[in-house]
Amino acid sequence: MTTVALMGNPNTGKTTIFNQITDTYAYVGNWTGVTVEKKMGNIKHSEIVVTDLPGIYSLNPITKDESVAINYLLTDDADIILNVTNAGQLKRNLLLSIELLEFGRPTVIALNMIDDLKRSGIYYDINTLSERLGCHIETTNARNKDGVKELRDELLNMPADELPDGSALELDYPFMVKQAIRQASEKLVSDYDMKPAFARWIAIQYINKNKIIRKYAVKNDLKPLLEQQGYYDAQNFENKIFNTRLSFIDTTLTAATKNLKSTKNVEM
Ligand code: GDP
Ligand code: K
Ligand code: MG
Repeated sequence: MTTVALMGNPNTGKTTIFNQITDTYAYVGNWTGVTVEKKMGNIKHSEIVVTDLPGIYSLNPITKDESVAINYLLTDDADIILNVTNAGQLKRNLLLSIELLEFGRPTVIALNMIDDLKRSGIYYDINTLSERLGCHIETTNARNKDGVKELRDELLNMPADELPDGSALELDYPFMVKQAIRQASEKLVSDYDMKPAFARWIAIQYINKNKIIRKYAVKNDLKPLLEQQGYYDAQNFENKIFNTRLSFIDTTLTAATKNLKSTKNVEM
């Protein structure tokens, strides 16, 4: 069975898209320990199961409800990630997308609310975005179902195999950060037999002070492998990681931005 994790910032249209791509869906109660509803359903005419996850701005949760998303990734149940974004707020939305793309699973990003973006006169070159982010991109207006069938077809046609090692998104973090990530993930691979992409993602999240990952590390005895006597925290690595992500987003959006008013050949 192939599973799709539906993730994104709050109010980007996740549930609207979920309702459109799934047929009969099951409410399977609540997630453990939290009040948010667990909603799963099959993509129409398929065995692919989509799980609608609570909206989040980052994988480092502030509330218990938000912790559902990263816990879902940690249980290793997601074959494919569907990241729904508000196309008009990509600068902010892509911060989460980066964390998801670093996870290294086949990913589709839906640029939803494309109607709002069009009204603003800005448009993105989808091929440029897709190349730079290393994932599939579909534009949608879930309110009137534009692009939703294409999005569903994209999911149906995606091989659910894990991406080959080394094909997860790798940002050009400052040297010290990269070195820390490499050392930590190499230890996780060699001493813990972890898959390289997963180890790298765990290392980044750990260094970035993700609460859930730190608990996970303690629980699974990874802390001695990862921790260098508070070295990561003393280096203030999370600022460096944040700044690298922001500048990657800036460069990506600048490269991909088209101004509808000044461009004739616009891909729609
Ligand atoms: P979620 O919080 O991510 O699950 O978002 P919802 O699916 O609940 O949608 C939030 C609001 O955005 C609802 O009022 C939707 O009708 C609206 N919405 C969803 N998709 C679109 C879209 O593509 N364009 C516009 N203009 N509104 C949308
Ligand atoms: K909502
Ligand atoms: Mg929702």
